[in-house]
Amino acid sequence: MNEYNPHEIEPHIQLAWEESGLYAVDDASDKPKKYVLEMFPYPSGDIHMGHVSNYTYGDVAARYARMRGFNVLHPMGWDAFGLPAENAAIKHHSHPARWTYDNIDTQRASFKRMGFSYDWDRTVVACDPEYYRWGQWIFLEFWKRGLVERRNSPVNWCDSCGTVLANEQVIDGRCWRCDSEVQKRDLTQWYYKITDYAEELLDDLDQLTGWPERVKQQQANWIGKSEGANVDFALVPLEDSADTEEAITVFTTRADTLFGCSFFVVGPEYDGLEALVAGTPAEQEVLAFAEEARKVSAVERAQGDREKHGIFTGRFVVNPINGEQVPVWVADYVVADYGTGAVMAVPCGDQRDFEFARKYDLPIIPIILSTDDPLYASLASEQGRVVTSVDWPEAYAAEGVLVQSGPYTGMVGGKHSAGEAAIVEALEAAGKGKRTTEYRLRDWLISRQRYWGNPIPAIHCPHCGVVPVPEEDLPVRLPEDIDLAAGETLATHEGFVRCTCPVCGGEAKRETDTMDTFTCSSWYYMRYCDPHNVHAPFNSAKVNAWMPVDQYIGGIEHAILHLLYSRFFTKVLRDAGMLDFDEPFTNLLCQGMVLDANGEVMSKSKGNVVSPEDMIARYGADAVRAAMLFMGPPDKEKLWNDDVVPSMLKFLNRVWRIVFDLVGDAGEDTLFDAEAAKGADPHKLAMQMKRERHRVVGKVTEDIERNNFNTALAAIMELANATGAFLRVRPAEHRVSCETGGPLCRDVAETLVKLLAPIAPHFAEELWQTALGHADSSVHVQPWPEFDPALAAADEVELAVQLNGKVKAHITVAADAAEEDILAAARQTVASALEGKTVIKEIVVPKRLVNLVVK
Ligand code: ANZ
Ligand code: ZN
Repeated sequence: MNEYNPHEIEPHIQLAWEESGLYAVDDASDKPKKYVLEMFPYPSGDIHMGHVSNYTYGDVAARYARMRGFNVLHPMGWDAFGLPAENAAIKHHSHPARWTYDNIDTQRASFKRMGFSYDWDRTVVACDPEYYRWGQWIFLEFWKRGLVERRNSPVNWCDSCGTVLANEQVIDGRCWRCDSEVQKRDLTQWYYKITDYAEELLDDLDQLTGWPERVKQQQANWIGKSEGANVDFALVPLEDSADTEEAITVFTTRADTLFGCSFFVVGPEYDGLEALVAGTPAEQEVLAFAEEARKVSAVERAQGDREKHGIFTGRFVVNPINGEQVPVWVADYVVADYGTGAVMAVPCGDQRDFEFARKYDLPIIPIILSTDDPLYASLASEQGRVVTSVDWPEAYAAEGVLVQSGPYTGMVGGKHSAGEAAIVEALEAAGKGKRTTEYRLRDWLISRQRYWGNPIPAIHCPHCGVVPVPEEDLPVRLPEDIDLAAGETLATHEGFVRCTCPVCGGEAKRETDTMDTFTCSSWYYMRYCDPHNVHAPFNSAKVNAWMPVDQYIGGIEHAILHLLYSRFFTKVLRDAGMLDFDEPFTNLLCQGMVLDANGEVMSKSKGNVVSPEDMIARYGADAVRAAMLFMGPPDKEKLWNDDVVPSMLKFLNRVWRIVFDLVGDAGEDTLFDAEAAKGADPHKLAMQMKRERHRVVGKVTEDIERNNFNTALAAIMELANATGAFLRVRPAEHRVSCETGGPLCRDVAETLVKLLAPIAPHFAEELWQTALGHADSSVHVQPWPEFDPALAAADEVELAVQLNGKVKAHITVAADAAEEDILAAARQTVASALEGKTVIKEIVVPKRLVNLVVK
């Protein structure tokens, strides 16, 4: 027996895999397909523990699927555009491409060193013109389909990144990348109209039964569907003015509360504000207030507990349900781009309105109550207004019964309530309201004012306007001769900007914005199915054959970024006739973060980063993989513990010896312990080992199917323990002769090696080829071990076999074995002693003994 030495075997096995093309995927295979994918990394340089966990999970799933007989697509690439490359290039006076490709080389080497089973021939690199060309092509396709728009509106601007951001990239008012505060700016930008797909993106979440609930919930909240109505409030004309037809519209989900509207609020951005207050006594004061209020961010406005400020405009509107005039205020808790930017304030039912009413002493009219409220009895039959204000601690936001609400009194009120339906119907009939649905989702702002991205293929012509770059001119290449350190940008790069208009042939200017890098990651998984296509982004038949991705693995931080955008792309390309499925990712695993031993995020600044490379150098890749898997369930946070890696190395070492002992030549019983063997019952231990072999295969199979890699590994350890216990006392004759010898030992050895193959692939390969003697084959294409649930479940028992009351032998039988089987086994074990005798009586004492009375 040779010694287990990961440093020796891992590199040579990796080389052998590469040379034999073991993980190359054959599109033409007739096996069923399985597409296992991990989110492609940003080429940040050295790999970190987050990479190790993500890609190890994926690799286990891919290797397992191969052994289950699937044709497995398991590719890898790089999300290679983006700011860090550009910033590094500026700092080091080099080119972002250089930084990017250097880092890719580093990471590729590390991934190979981890033994990940990728088909490297399918690598997609987002900054490769052969890839981004098709991102531009897709942009043009979106444009043709009316899904591209260029418009001026307030946008999120990150000063430190020097670019705009999509709403999804603003997290609590801060830039997702650099965490600095985001400002609002009015700019003309390019948008993908994701809102056209809001409804379907929401509805189809129901199809995603293989996704974590929390991710679906986050997407649903982000899309934020609200069913309600637009209600028109007529503006009361100023005495000396003639305008009578004007109205201000509000969006409300609670039309049922109209009788409780005691004031009206417009946001500081409200378009008609200047006209509204023109000529009123407080005109200047109101406009000054609005200017201040505009500075309050959308996030702050949405915060319930923040102090609200407002000012009365001097104007009134008419409540369409009862003709009452209510005052119009401007306040800083109304969000600019939601609904109509105006709200009907119902302090009794809405907490924000309630707080505002309290502060400015506005009436709180109770119109919805719970029936056990003391007020209810007195108001239950009132149609007109009896109580005009109450001294409640907070608004009543729940469902309740309407009171003081004219003909609607007594109806149920609340979101989607009968009262709401009745009032909206009445408003519609009167031409004063309309059912409508609002979404919180906004169009995706895709243009970025940076160099290292995919150029937007558009041209600005003074005569023809903004026109698409013709398909045959793609890709619009990023110019290589750019000096970013000197402050040069695409916009200042003459050679890039100057072009001719493809429509009129006149002088024109090229668009200098690049696309959000999230456009690159929205379809890379399709490109993997057909990575070398030079005629199209991909061949539809190939993508339809491989997609959807069966198992997708990545970080939860992409719940509403990448994962929403990818769903959107899939639906658009489906509508373009390029795909025949609705959703890109069938099963999603969001891995939990790997934290340091104290539960803190690993970061360079904290100096608590554990380097995977160091760990590999000390213990080998297989031990690192096993340790990562063993540290906890994939979807939970894991506290990295350095000690787990050497203990995994120890475990692998032990299995190494077990396997060699099980099948090795006599004299290699390295685990045999003569002392322990005295008086031991090897047969019993062999039977236990056999049962464990079946039980554990069942358990590991089930666990891997459910991505419970940690418990799968724990179960393998149990099988190793049972096997070790047997080998410790195994007498020489058990090697080959009896049932518990050769065949069982070999079966257990092969089983152990196969079960460990997805987890410790080099280790398993070496054992497979050397200890088990399959020199010319790979364990990674062997069938996954079968198991017999009956053998696994059966609790075996040992029975004494007596002849005329004297113990002659022992038999081990299944606990639930039938009596005749037990007797047959007993007779067979003592067959020689029975020769020439007659059995006159047979007694079976369950779980204890068999007594054969003979004469
Ligand atoms: C009257 C009312 C009474 C409301 C009540 C709520 C409770 P969701 O459900 O999130 O869609 N609203 C409408 N536009 C707004 C804006 N631009 N800024 C701030 N608030 C706005 O929220 C819909 C509710 O949010 C609407 O229904 C409106 O207040 C408010 F007891 O109308 B409600
Ligand atoms: Zn032109």
